[in-house]
Amino acid sequence: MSADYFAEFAPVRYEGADTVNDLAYRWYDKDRIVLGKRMEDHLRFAVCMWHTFCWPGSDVFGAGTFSRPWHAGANDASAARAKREAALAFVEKLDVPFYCFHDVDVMADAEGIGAFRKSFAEAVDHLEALQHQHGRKLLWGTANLFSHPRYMAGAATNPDPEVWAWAASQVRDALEATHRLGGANYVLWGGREGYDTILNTEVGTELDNFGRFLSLVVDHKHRIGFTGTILIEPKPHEPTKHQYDFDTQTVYGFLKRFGLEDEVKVNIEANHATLSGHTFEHELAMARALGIFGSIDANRGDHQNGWDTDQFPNSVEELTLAVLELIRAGGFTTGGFNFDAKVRRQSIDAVDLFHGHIGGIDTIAHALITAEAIIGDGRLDSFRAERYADWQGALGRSIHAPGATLAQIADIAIDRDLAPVRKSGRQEWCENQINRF
Ligand code: XUL
Ligand code: CO
Repeated sequence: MSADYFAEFAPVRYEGADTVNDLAYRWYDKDRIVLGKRMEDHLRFAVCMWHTFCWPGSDVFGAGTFSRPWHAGANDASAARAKREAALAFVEKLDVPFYCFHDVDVMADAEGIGAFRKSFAEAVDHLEALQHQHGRKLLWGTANLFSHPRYMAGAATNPDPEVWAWAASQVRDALEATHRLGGANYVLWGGREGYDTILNTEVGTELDNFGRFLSLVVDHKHRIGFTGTILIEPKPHEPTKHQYDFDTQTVYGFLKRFGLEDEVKVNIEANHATLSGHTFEHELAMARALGIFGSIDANRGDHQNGWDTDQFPNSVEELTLAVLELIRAGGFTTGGFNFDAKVRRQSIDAVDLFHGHIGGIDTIAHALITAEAIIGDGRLDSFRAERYADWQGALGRSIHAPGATLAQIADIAIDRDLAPVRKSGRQEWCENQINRF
């Protein structure tokens, strides 16, 4: 099996906006300083294993279309090895620093808990060597607790504690592997942690078991000395009808309930935000406000379809709003932009993987440069600050003074006969500020 699937491609480099080379960056100039930091350090791009190397291009109506060499037969040890080699070689050719994986993405198929653990351990040994060989790092690892039939009714929220315990084994191994590989974060996406019908579901029991799981994952992180961030990835539905990690605010309530709000942050995915009826920038702003912003899964949905299409981002305008929120949140610490995005099923060639990633990377880099200009101009931020400035004044301070009561503040309004003057929110002006750049 060819280990050199991308042999014909030269490394992708920055050539500037006027280049005619489709396989070059027009905006992503990794060493360019933007807002005091190198672009590469701002954006911390990662390639995901699952869509880019594991998914064969199948959909619910049809078989895989991609014919990658490692998809020719069973996902055995040699196929899994070829897939890992191709993946790390691709990340190096794109010249981005990171990749991400689920346990099952990187290993040969194995049934039975002993065989499963052995197969994953072999994969991790190989990944450690490949990371070194290609000079790439792990943004995050995770365990797939949703594809195997055992997880049809959830993992940590399964009615059967034996399934919960199986999931514990996978997460222990994936967390320890992430630690060993120097991963910056560990992600938990509750793929089937939810339900399809309330008729057969005790939501109270399921939430208790889910909280117990997360608490023990955090405990294990500390036991093994992993200093990366644990991230929950919210999504409202798909595959289950109701998912417990609906959106950022819901996750925050869950973390509070189990006392984990200082331990766990969120990994916000653009297409999950839109599925939950929010915008991408809403979810980012909410995570910042609640102090749980962690990382981003970059992609986009389709404005007409109501499902998770996981397309590569391609709108500088939409991404500018997201990057503005990222900068307001202080930028990434352990997080990054992971492309949880897939080329379309008809994009069957190796070159299509380059087009998808290069387009996404350039879109986000361009958005960063646009956000820098908006921040440099400063008028939008000044207007926002001015709208809330009275909270620094006497009345604002009295409202927050320790011991103040509702009745006292109400009496201030009555005694002073307050008649607030309405001020324009200037939405159209704000929108015009964005479009100017
Ligand atoms: C599914 C999804 C996952 C997570 C990792 O919608 O986003 O790929 O990112 O499990
Ligand atoms: Co995701």
